[in-house]
Amino acid sequence: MSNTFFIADLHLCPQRPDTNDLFEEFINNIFLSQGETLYILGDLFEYWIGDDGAEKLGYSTQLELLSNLVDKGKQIYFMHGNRDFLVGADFSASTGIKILDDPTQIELADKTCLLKHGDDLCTDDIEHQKFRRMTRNPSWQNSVLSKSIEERLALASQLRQMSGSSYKPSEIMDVNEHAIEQTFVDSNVEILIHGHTHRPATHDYLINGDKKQRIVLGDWHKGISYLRVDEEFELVHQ
Ligand SMILES: [Mn+2]
Repeated sequence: MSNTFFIADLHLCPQRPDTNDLFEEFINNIFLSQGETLYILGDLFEYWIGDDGAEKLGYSTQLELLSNLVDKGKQIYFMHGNRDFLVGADFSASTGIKILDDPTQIELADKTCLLKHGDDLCTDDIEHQKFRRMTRNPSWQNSVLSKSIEERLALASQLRQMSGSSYKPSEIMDVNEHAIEQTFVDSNVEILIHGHTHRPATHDYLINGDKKQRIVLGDWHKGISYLRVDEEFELVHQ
């Protein structure tokens, strides 16, 4: 009941009804009975053109599912990914989901944990890092959000081609190990949890003599995928 769950990279969109079904199954059959807190670490949505465009994109069912969880007393947190970076304050106000900075540090099961989406750890993907700087710039975001929904839809399809990291795992570059080491040194956390690379695994490190762990969340291309934490950290990927 009091478990904490982490998910990422569902890439929900109306064109993928199977993933929408998996998400609903996860919420109703797993999280609702076992979970207390849900962290969504980015790319919940395949694309997001602003909170006022959610209905137009066909996300109403998912938003209702999530806001029902908040109504039931669950804590839901959302961190931006490289697809849904335009999720904003209206989304948060209407669902009751709290938006987290990337990175965010928490304590869980007596461990210090750093939560990230993970795309800024892929420093070898120079093109993506350029894309990220552009799309995370507040003035760029404001100028996009001032356009009509139709204009933003057109822009979104351009950006999806530009983003360099398609949904296919084989085309996504992995994290840079120096970036990982630096993240552990800077934050001094015991566990780093992130998604984005679609390479679910637990990696062990020894940084300056200290044991560290990096837990990578999986995508939902083939099935339900999550990290569940009570006293232990259990990565479940189908
Ligand atoms: Mn991503």
